[in-house]
Amino acid sequence: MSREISALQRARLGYQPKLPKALRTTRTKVELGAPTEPATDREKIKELFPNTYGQPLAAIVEGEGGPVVAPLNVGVVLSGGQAPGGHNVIAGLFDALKSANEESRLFGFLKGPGGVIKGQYKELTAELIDEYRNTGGFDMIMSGRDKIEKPEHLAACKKNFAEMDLDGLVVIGGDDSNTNAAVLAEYLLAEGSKTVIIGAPKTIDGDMKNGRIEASFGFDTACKTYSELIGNICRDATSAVKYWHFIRLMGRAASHVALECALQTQPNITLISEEIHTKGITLEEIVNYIADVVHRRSQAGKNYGVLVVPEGLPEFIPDIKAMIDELSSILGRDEEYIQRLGVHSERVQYLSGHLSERSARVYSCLPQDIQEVLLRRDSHGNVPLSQVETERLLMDLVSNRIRQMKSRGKTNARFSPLGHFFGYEGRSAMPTNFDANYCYSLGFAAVQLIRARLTGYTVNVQNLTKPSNEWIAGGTPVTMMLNMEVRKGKAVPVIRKALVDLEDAPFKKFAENRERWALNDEYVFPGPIQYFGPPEISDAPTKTLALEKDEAIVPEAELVGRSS
Ligand code: FBP
Repeated sequence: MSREISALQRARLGYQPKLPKALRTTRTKVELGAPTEPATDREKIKELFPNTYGQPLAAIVEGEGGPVVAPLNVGVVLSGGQAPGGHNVIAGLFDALKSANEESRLFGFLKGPGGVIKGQYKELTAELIDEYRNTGGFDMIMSGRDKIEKPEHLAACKKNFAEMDLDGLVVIGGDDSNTNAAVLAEYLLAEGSKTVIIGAPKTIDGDMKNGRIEASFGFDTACKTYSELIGNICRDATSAVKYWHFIRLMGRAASHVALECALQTQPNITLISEEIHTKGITLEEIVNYIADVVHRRSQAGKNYGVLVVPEGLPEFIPDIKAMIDELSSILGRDEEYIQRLGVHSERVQYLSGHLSERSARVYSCLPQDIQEVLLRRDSHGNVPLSQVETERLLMDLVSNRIRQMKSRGKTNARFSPLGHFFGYEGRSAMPTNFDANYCYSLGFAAVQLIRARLTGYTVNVQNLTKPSNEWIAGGTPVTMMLNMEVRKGKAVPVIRKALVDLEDAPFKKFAENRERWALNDEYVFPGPIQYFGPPEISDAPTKTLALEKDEAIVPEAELVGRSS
């Protein structure tokens, strides 16, 4: 029995993603450039990656003399949180492999890196791929957050790859997963394995970007999905005129998602964690600022508003950050013991004795559910921020502050807050044309890197604000992007996370306008993602990307009615 699908689903299955010019031909070759180095910690990284350190940049260009097109066996794995477009990376891999040689085979490892370690996979056939073209989610082969890091994991991978006669593995993941891909590449090279490892930059958080990687895939779709919802809430707020909406957005440590959504929708308040950290703004000051905007708006007769807060905020408020860092070191030492303590109060008591006096005070002031979440770390050592209800914490603290102000006759504001969290809704959305095209191109380009026998690279596609035929594909050695960071109390090599830069155009644009947005209702309503129609609407990149690449953002009104 065939599954019922919507008309839009059917139309999207038939969408043919666009490729950069150099990838549309079989006459493709990989050109190698100058050797590379990381920006910092060179000696340490060289010591840890003796075989893959210093590899050259790679560019995929049109031309004869490219690598042979013998059949290849390639594996693919989806690692970490879902990001729209993952299935298109796989479709791109499949089509590139088959167009060069019908005998090539693609295998999908199941449930993330754990499937690679356990050797659990399935062959991806044309029928299966066709069911998932341009779809959201990672359900074709599922994802997971296991980490390939221990010696026994690396050895198991080598054994599995040899049994599968695997020429290459593509790891679709974020900064941590691409780092682990580099560790695996280094190990396999040292062991004489023929399997090469290529990473693909995935994460809705938008924090895997640098001079070579212009954007991680999924960011575009997730931000557009959240922006539609925020716009709808702004419209509801101005209709009901009685609620303050506190919206927390996913995005882990970095505030790129919050900033992009702010640029798209212009809510009254958007907190940017990186600014709070840089300026050393305390929780009390944040609460006072929000209460002041609530008061000033109420004086203008507006007892409503919309606030956006990035989920990473707690890690950037100086007092809370210092406390989280201390907790991480304690957990690095005593995690098992702490988790074995059955009762919450016992854990608090234990930690109070081990945290500095100041951090113990901060920890004890937090609600119990937040205290518990802060004791968890994922396999990469990250606090599971998506479970910290920061919007509720802020709602409570601002309510108290407004009450205080009222009792002192300082405000008449009516403050009725509602909390929202937009996260998982955006991670598996149907990819925008931008993400569909970008991901398909990443998959296609990854095959060229494998054919060129490159290993320890992240595939990249640049020039993303131009039409896709002008995009440029290549590969970036992972060692070039590494630096040493302390995780769980230990210095380890990781790809440097790109946080919001206060000197960059997206933040400056936001900062120039926020005072007006706070008091006036200058909300913008982006509406739902458009998959068909004028490319200025349906293929447009994020405002972040356009501003970073210094391209003027065409006002929404000017787009309407224009055709390609
Ligand atoms: P990645 O970093 O793996 O891309 O995941 C991104 C993310 O969606 C974060 O924004 C969020 O904090 C986290 O995953 C949630 O993790 P989980 O899926 O384990 O709940």
